[in-house]
Amino acid sequence: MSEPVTHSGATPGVSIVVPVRNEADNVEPLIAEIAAALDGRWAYEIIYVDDGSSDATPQRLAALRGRLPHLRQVRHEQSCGQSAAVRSGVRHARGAIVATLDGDGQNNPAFLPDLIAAIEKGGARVGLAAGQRVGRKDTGFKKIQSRIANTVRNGILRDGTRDSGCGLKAFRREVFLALPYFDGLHRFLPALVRREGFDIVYVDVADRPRLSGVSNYGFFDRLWIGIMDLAGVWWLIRRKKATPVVSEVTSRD
Ligand SMILES: Nc1nc2c(ncn2[C@@H]2O[C@H](COP(=O)(O)OP(=O)(O)O)[C@@H](O)[C@H]2O)c(=O)[nH]1
Ligand SMILES: [Mg+2]
Repeated sequence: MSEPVTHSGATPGVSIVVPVRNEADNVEPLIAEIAAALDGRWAYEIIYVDDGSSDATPQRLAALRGRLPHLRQVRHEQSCGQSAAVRSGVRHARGAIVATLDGDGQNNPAFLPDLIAAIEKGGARVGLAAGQRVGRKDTGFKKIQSRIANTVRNGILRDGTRDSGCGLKAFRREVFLALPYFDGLHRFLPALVRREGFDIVYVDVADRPRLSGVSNYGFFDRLWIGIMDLAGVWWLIRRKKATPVVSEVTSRD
């Protein structure tokens, strides 16, 4: 793995946030791929958020930190879920632009540059660059679940998004932190970012199979929680008025 351009002293422009729970064997290969995608292009840091893993994930991260000064490790004492992990990572991020990806290897870091560049080019208007998976590498059953969930979600929320559950995303840190928080939020970012009045840029990304380990979610997690979250996001959108354009008035006339 080559050394990064930035070191802990310089403030990175970009933070890569990776939520993980029990992904020990996937840590090192994924970090090598992130470095290969970003080295020489951006001053960046990588923040792994270990959500109460019970395997060797924390030890693997600690060992790598010795060699990679741009790698940071944030730990939840107990597992609080993927959304909470992403949020903790974004809160710790020093970059104004944050990009996220899953820690199991299903998201190829080679797509990070396109997502980051889309946010840089988009300026204030664009709130989110969202990966859209093509050629899903999940089981047939999970692909069907995902297709139904995406169709129902898009039908109800009208967020114009084909695939809102892809872990590959980039956004401005301040935009993400202004969103209403709930467990499950990471699957609804397009709708929530549109709700704030921002545009979304889509980037097609090739999906991959998990490098190793097992999925953290079962069928019922996705179904019941998905229905509840959909109702919640629908309500949030219904209860939104215009986004205020705020400025402080300092002149006396
Ligand atoms: N922090 C945290 N990460 C999680 C949790 N569940 C899943 N993840 C991570 O989120 C990513 C996607 O989860 P995964 O289990 O692969 O879900 P799937 O691809 O939808 O089957 C992986 O990097 C997981 O390690 C969790 O409860 N907490
Ligand atoms: Mg996965």
